[in-house]
This record gives sequence, C-alpha cells and structure tokens, in this order.
Amino acid sequence: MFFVNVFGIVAICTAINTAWGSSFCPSLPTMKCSCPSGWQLWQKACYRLTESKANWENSKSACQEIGGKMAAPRSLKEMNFMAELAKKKVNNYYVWIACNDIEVEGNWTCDVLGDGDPFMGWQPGQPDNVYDQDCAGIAARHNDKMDDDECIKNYEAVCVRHAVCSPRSTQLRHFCFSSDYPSRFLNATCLFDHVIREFTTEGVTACGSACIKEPGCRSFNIKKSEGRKLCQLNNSTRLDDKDKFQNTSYFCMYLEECIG
Ligand SMILES: [Ca+2]
Ligand SMILES: [Ca+2]
Repeated sequence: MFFVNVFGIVAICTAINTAWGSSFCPSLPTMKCSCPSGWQLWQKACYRLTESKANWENSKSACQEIGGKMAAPRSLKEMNFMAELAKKKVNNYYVWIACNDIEVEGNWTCDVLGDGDPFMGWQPGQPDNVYDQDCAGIAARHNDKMDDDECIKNYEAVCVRHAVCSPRSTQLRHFCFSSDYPSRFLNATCLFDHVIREFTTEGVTACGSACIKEPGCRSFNIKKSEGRKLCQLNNSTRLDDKDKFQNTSYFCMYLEECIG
C-alpha cells in the first residue's frame, strides 16, 4: 500500500480509491537533474576530480577551467560522497577542497557552492599547521576527514558545479489527506477563509486536477453539501494558517500537496 506520512498528513491512495471510486494517485513531483559528461551527479550538484595533480591555487583554477569551482563540503554526507568519488580513482587518495587559512592563520574559510554553510569535518588532531599548512584536503589516511596541508603540494581536487534540474512532469502532483496520527483520515476538518474558487465536483480527481491548473492553489477542501460535492481551492495550507484548519459539523476533507 502506498503510504506517506508528513507532518501528520497521510497519503493513502487505496483509501482515496475506496472513498471516491477514483484512481487519483499521481506520484510526487520529482526533479530530474543531469550533469555534463564526466561529472557525477549527487543531489542537485555535479562533481568530478581535476585531471592532474597540482598545488591548491592551480587546482582551484583547473576546476574553473572545466566549468566548475573547487568544492567544499556542506555536510558530512556530501563529504562522504566526495571521498567515495576520490576513492574510485585511487584508494589512498588525497584531494584538495576549497578551504584555507591563508589570510589569517587558524581562521578557516571555505568557498561552498550556493548559499550553504561549510561543514568542517576535521580529522581529530587537525588542523595542525605543521610547516605552515594553510590549505585543506580530505584524505584516505585521515579517515576520509579533513586535514590541512602545505598549499604548494600537488594533489587532485574535487570540483563542483550546479546540475541542471527540471521537474519530471508538472502533471505529476501528489495530494495527501489530512489525518490523525497514524492513519485515520479526518473527514470533518477543512481549511477556512482561503478559498479562491469553489465549484461542484465529481470528486478528488477532478478537484485535484483543478488545483494543479489553478495558479496559487496550494490545497483543497472537498465538502459535501446537500448531496453535492463541492471543491474549494485554497491559496494556503493548514501549516501556514493553523487557526483556520477547523472542525466542521458536516463532511469535509482537506488535501494538500505532499512534501517529501
Ligand atoms: Ca594554517
Ligand atoms: Ca595537517
């Protein structure tokens, strides 16, 4: 059974089918990302090593010459990915990353891709600045963690660039019922005061499709009134306006786009 639980919201496609006799079960809007040839995709970025060993400055330039920049990890996971990438080439690797304390001794700065903060994953005991080590790398002999070394040493470097990403399909959107934890869906709770359009509907499929087409639609209510089903498209979600997510004395169910 398809089952996703996000912030107390549960998606159960089989339940939708039972409740409405519909086959409304589109999948998540997934991003498709791609990298130029020779680059490895990880999350939304592309990675590769420089072709040859060079000192830190020249390695930095080498990354730029191939359309990227020297990489600095933003998380342990990203650093682990970089280590794996380096290991594919040589087991006992040492690769430069974009961190240094050239300007002020002990004051490490990293140049990461995008807005993220750098992840400073030093091997215990590092940085030790032996013989004035002002440039950082990650290395097999440092348990895939960071070390400082002399900037004049020649190593390959990890380069990074943004991947080109686009939604697989704008039609594939996925709505989730509101529910009590763990899975009892709420059929008398809706979001109030955010309706941008309201109309009689066949059911979840039609209402969900209308929400997808309506600019600004972020969730919808299905309300039973005098034997009809009313579709109400909302310009907000229950997380954005918790106070307006209220119980009703009639059948009313709420769906919003699932996250994750
Ligand atoms: Ca230093
Ligand atoms: Ca060191």
